[in-house]
Amino acid sequence: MQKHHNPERRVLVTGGAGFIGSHTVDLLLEQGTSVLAVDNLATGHEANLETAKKSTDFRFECQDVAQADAFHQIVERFHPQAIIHLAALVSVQESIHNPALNFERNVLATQSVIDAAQKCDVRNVVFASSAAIYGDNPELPLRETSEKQPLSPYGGAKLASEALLMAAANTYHFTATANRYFNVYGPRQDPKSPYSGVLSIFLSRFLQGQTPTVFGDGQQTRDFISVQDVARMNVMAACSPLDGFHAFNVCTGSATSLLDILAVFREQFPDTHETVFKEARPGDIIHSLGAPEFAREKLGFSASVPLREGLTAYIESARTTTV
Ligand code: UD2
Repeated sequence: MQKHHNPERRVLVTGGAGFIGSHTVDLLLEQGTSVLAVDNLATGHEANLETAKKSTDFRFECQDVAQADAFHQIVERFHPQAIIHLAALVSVQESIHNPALNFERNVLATQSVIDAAQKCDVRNVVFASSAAIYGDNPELPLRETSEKQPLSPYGGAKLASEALLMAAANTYHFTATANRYFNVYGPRQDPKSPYSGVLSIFLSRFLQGQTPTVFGDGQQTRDFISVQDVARMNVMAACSPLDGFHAFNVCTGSATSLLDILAVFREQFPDTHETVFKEARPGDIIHSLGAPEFAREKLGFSASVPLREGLTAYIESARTTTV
C-alpha cells in the first residue's frame, strides 16, 4: 500500500478497538491519515490497537457512541472529513435476549453518528451493515436489491440504520455507504462465544489441540471474506466519490463449505483428532453467497485475498502471537 503522509485527512472510526475497526484504523494510518478511534470497549480491546498506538497520527477516546452529546463534542473537536461507524452490539444471540440494548447500540448509535455528522459538516459516513438483513433468502447469490427478511433484532437494527442513513444522506446531502459484510475472518476475531465466527472457533480449537465441532454435515457454505479486504472496502467507501446513499455487498462471490475449510486446517494441523459432527443448529442457514458486482462497478472494489491464502496467513499469525 502506498503511503502519502496526509495528516490533513482525518477519519473517525467508531468501534475502532474491535476486530474490523482495528484493521480499518491500521490501514488508514498506513495511508498517512489522522485517525481518531472511539470505542466503549464493551467488546473491543485496546490490545487490538497496539500497532496504531505507535503512530503519532493516532488518537483514542473511550466513549459510547449512543451518548449523543458526548459523541457530538468528540466529532466537533476532531472535525473529521469522514466517519466510519463500526461500533455495534455484534452478537445476534445477545440481540435476541436483549432487544433494548440492541436498539440502543445498533440504531440509536447510528442516529447519534448522523446527528453529529450533520451538525459538524462531515461529508461522508460509512456504516457497518450485514448480510443478516437478507435473512434466509434462498435466491443466491444475494444482490443488493434482493428481498430483505431480517431474522433477528440484530438484522432488523442494521436494516433500520440503513434506512436512517439513506434518509439523512438525501435530506442533508452527504455521502453515506452501507457495507453489508458477509462472513468476515482474520486476526483479532474473538472466538470466545459459541456464536463467534466459525473460522475463529476452529482456529482456537486447533491451536489448543482440540477437535473442532461441525454443526450439520459440513456441507453448508458461506462467502468468507478476509478482514484485510473488508478494511480496504471501508477506507474506499470513506473516500467515495458517489453522492447520496449506496449499499454494497462486501463479499467475494465464492461459496466455500466447512468441509473444504477443514481440509485447509488439517494440512496445517495434521495431528488433530477427527472432526466431531453434531446436529445442525436450529435456524442455521445452509448456503449464503453474495454478488460482488455492484461494489466493483460503482466503487472499483473487489476482494483480493483468496481464501486459502487468507486462512493460511490467519493461522500463521495466530501461531506467532500465541507462542
Ligand atoms: C453469520 C453471522 C451472524 C448473522 C448471520 C446471518 C458471523 C460470525 N455470524 O452467521 O452474526 O449475521 O450470519 O446470516 O459472522 N459452525 C460449526 N461449528 C462451530 C461454529 C459454527 O459448524 O463451532 C457452523 C454454523 O452452524 C454455521 C457455519 O458454521 O453453519 C457458519 O457459522 P457462523 O456463526 O460463523 O456464521 P453464520 O453465517 O451462521
